[in-house]
Amino acid sequence: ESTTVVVIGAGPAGLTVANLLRRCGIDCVVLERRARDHVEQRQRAGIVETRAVRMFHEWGLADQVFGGIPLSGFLEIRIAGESHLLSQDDGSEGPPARLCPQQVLVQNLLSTYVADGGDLRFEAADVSLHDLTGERATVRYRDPSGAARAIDCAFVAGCDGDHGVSRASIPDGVLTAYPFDHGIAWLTVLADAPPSVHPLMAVSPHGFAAHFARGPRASRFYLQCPPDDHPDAWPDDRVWSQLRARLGDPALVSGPITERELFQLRSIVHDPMDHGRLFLVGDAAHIVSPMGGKGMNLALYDAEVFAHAVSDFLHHNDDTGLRSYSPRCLRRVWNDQEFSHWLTQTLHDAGDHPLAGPFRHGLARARLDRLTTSPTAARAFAELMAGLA
Ligand code: FAS
Repeated sequence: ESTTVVVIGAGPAGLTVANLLRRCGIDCVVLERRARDHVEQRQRAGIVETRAVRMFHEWGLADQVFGGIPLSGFLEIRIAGESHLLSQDDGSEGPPARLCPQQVLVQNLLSTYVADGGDLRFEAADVSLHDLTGERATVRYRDPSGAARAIDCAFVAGCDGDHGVSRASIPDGVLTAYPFDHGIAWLTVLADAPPSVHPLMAVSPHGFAAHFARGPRASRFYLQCPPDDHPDAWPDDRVWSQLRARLGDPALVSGPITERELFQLRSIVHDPMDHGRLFLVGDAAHIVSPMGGKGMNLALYDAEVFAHAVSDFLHHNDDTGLRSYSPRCLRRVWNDQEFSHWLTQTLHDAGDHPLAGPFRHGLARARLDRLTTSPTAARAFAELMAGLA
């Protein structure tokens, strides 16, 4: 079997690559390890930033991707109980950022690709990559019946996330990894509790907390906790008392907690983001602290750079885009890493020199003021903040 591009992974990166390639008339096959319902239900990010919204408009995909999703509103940042409202529309020309839960984006991209005749294969097991530095690469896998399959292709888009097979297929010594542990953990709680009016983040003497909608009757909460903490140390009454204290909302309505998970805020960048015919896209190449709310949007950015590069090569015999793919994507990755790191430090007591209490609140106010006076920074800040929704 032969195609032009094999896309490994049907998350935001893989489905965006696949849709954009189809728009360029380039054939591709998407291989996804999991079943469709799993892929369509995975909840993570919550906002598509302005740049990505405009990208989907430019490619004629905005109606399919955002159809029916309400336009954005405000973000609320509370610093020691003092409320600051940030508009997600920074007043610049063109459509603003969109509050769009990742699972909705994935569902819409997936149905658009399949409706357009795209070849998407779920439950593709034991994917392996071969001949990445040859004239053409080969991708092997087992289909749901267990039969061994092989696809010969010109390029492989490794869109299989941080634990996928793509990056692992690159020989030792080719990539350099730049990891960073922010020294902060979050307890993330999903509860059948009324959503906040606006996406809300709070800095308080008790620590960082956040409250985001998860549909009309559910909420996602985040609570900063020590890196060595454990979900079992957070019984319901402790969760709700800490949320009320940190959010500065004694009347916060509680509800049954349906999910409780602890994760470390960490970042990592792999350089370069390509090897021969393999191009790493999204989380397969980089992880950004969720504080930045940038992870998914970086995946969408990489996807567009890759699609343009393949199109230029196939339609105009111009390989500039392919050769510059990695440095071009990494420039944006480091920019977003820097902003996410700064934001994480601003809003958390963390690391060796915790910015304690009033001094940290003063810094946070000053940084927030700087952001609200500069539209582009405000836009970036707004998108980052809501990215945790
Ligand atoms: P993904 O991991 O989403 O998708 C990879 C796909 O590849 C999956 O469908 C997987 O099943 C498949 N796959 C893996 N191995 C495979 C194999 N061997 N063969 C075939 N398929 C394979 N980002 C934000 O912007 N805002 C947030 O608030 C936010 N919160 C987050 C909270 C958590 C707990 C986590 C873990 C991440 C969060 N992120 C957030 C980041 C997240 O949204 C990612 O950036 C985004 O999913 C990246 O998309 P992909 O690169 O497509 O990778």
